[in-house]
Amino acid sequence: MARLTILHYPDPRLRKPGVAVETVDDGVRALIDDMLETMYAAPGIGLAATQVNVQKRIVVMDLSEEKNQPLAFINPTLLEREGESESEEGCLSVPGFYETVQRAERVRLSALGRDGEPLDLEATGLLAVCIQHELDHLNGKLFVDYLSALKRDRIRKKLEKQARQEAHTS
Ligand code: QAP
Ligand code: CO
Repeated sequence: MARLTILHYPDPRLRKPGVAVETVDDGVRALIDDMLETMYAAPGIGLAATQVNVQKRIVVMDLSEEKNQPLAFINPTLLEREGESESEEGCLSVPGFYETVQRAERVRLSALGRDGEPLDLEATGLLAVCIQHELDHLNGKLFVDYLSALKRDRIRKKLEKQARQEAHTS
């Protein structure tokens, strides 16, 4: 297991779409384990392969209090979305910023699991938000894209400044 580097907005690599996984093999499972380790260490509740500079359609999440219910979705697609709901979102690639985003209230997800088994599940609440947020990453989309240009630019400038300062102090 290894911890991977999480890309920060506005890194252009966050805009690259992921490619579908053809075979769920040990390499894919090793990547999933590294993504989970990286997410738990952050700590976060969801992470997409895009965020660790891997252009594959894989996301991981764990919404449990005890951090003992890892979920992995390979080649996820939304079959249905219904209703509307607003909630506060953050992102490991946009550290320190939280804003309200509108999403579907209920979604139906189809994907492959860690062992390549087909999954079909319905989600509401935080899980539905997390699924939509992470699937966006696989298409190069970030939650800041739903904000006004003014808010997005403010976040971008602050993170650019932080990145410059970190480059100096390392
Ligand atoms: C996506 O987000 C998400 O700014 C996962 O300083 C967000 O794990 C799903 C985090 C909202 C559902 C609702 C963010 C950690 C973690 C930060 C995360 C930070 C440290 C975000
Ligand atoms: Co995110």
